Amino acid sequence: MIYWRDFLIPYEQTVEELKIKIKSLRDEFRKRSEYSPIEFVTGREAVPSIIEKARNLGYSEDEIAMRMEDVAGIRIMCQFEDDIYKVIELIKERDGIDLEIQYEKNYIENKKDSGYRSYHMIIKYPVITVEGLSVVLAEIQIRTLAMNFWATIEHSLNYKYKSNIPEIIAEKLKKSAEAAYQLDQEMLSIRDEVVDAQELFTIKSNMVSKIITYINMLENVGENETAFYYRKRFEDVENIVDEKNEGLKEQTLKNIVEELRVLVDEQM
Ligand code: 0O2
Ligand code: 0O2
Repeated sequence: MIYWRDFLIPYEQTVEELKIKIKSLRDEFRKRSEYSPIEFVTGREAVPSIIEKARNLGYSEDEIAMRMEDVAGIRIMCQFEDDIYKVIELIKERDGIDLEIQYEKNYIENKKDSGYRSYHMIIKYPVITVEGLSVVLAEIQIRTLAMNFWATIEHSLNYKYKSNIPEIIAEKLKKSAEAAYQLDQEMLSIRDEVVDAQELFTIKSNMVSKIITYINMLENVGENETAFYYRKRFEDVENIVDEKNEGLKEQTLKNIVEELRVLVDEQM
């Protein structure tokens, strides 16, 4: 008899910790105003399927822990196929530090018969609970948004048809998997354009958030007139809508950030 609630605790914690670690990498890229190869991260809700698989195979707790790699899992979604390999490198840099890579499955180069594409990394992850240290197996799935779109839909159909998808639907799914793959290839050809645009957007949004923070800091120390002056200047810049003046707008925002940084430093 397996006490699932207790058994799953280290796995659930592993998912939470891995999600935080990967999201932190993404947030760090954004704070540095750099393009992030990580778009978003989700935890996999595989509990019902794990319980069913373990029951079908008649596994004991020890056997599940040793043989089932996907009790704990996260998914990392990337915008472009190239990003997947950057994420793999980021994970490999952690190998032997806070996780241990066991093996990898490249379902991008070797797509599954269903049409499924993703990159899987099976890791060992040390997790500390009130019971002490456990080392658990976890699966990290890395895929593009297009691969995720396809896998999500195929997964629902698989669930509906209990893995016996009618041939006609299976064929359509295979075709749409190829269409998703072509979409990824097309997107790769405009990757640099998209990355530039997103970096510009991140730089601007970081400047805006710095300006707001600095103005609030000045207000908190009673420098209301100065704060008002910069609030007004910031509003005037934001009201520039002419595309030809984008360069001027960016430079003015940079100047405001720099001036405010000096003023705030003087106050602290
Ligand atoms: P942020 O910082 O905006 O990414 P959770 O416990 O909520 O972190 P869970 O339950 O495993 O994770 O997955 P959930 O809630 O479905 O999604 C996790 C994060 O991925 C959420 O953001 C979602 O907004 C984001 N997300 C889900 N689907 C998409 C999508 O199709 N596109 C994009 N861009 N993001 C998506 P966070 O972590 O709350 O905040
Ligand atoms: P869920 O609900 O997403 O967790 P096995 O784990 O033994 O069934 P295998 O081939 O040893 O299969 O492991 P693999 O290939 O690493 O697959 C495990 C997970 O990858 C699956 O978990 C899915 O999340 C995903 N996956 C693999 N193949 C497909 C596919 O054809 N379509 C979709 N949509 N996802 C796939 P679960 O537990 O099956 O599902």
